[in-house]
Amino acid sequence: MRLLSSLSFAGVLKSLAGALAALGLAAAVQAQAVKPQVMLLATGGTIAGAGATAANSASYQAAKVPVDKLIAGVPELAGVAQVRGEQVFQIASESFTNEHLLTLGQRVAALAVQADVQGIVITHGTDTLEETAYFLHLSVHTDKPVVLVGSMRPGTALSADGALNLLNAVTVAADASARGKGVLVVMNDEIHTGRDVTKMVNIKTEAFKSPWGPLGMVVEGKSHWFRAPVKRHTTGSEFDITRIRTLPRVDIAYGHGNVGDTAYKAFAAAGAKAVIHAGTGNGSVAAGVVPALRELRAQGVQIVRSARVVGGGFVIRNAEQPDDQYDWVAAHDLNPQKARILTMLALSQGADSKTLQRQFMEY
Ligand code: DAS
Repeated sequence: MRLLSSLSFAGVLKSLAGALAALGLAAAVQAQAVKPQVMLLATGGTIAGAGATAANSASYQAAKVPVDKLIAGVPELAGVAQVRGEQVFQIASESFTNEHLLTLGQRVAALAVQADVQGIVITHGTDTLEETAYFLHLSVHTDKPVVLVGSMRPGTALSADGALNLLNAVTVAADASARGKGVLVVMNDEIHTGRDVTKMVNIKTEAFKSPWGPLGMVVEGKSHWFRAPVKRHTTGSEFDITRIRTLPRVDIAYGHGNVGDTAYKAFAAAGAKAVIHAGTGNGSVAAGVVPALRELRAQGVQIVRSARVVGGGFVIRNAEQPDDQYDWVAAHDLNPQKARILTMLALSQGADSKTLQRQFMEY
């Protein structure tokens, strides 16, 4: 009798253990099921790069590692969100074209309206990351977090920064507190607005800066906010990626000592609808270049005065150059590459110089 009772007791224990294990599994599945759903769109760059040895932190091939390997390389992602990957491109970002911007923007906009997407992360090369971030910030109408992330070292290097950058980016994209803050850039523990952030250094992990400071930090799985954007973006923007099929050609000409007007004329001859002047100081234009810019303006080309030195200041209208008289546009605090993005979107909607100037003050 005693044997029988001990056998049935063992049997009861066994089935209880089985039930608990099943419950545990169910709880784990349930826990994962309630985690935010984050889409990871991979485009290439160093974060997908590979070097020959662990000592190669600066010389390597970008855009080699596919999105599923990026996700598998950071198992901690599963603790933050349900992450699904999509390989949109596999390129170094210096090779981004307007078509890449439009394709990526339309994909982000399509995913953003899906109920099974709470946030979007885009892995991207660092060279033009700031341009893509601003483009999406201006043209994707969603308040869901859209976060761009890259790395300064390939995953094969000692002290690679990509894995933690990616975990931090997914953390922010999965965080409801990131909603409504526009397109964000997460690099080196910092959270930046896609509008302000720019790449300041070519070979340090602390490469990205915002002239007016980051919005916050993400540390050990938590987002900490200290500022919020004040300029128009995403759902408050008059630019809508779902209604844009092409972007006009807009080029940037660099100002410097002994500069001539050749570049400006060549860009216009090549079909540029606007030329961004990356001027010295306050976006100043050399006396010898003014006649050519006035002629281009008379031909219908928009002239936008940005500056080499806008980090932490802004181009003032009607200072050395009579912008009202010349009908030129002042880029305010936007650097030349950001000014180009805004100008392309504005001209894609037929903006005249007065509208364009308003938009530089509002976005
Ligand atoms: N060539 C750079 C790019 O793809 C590599 C990087 O820094 O991401 O932008």
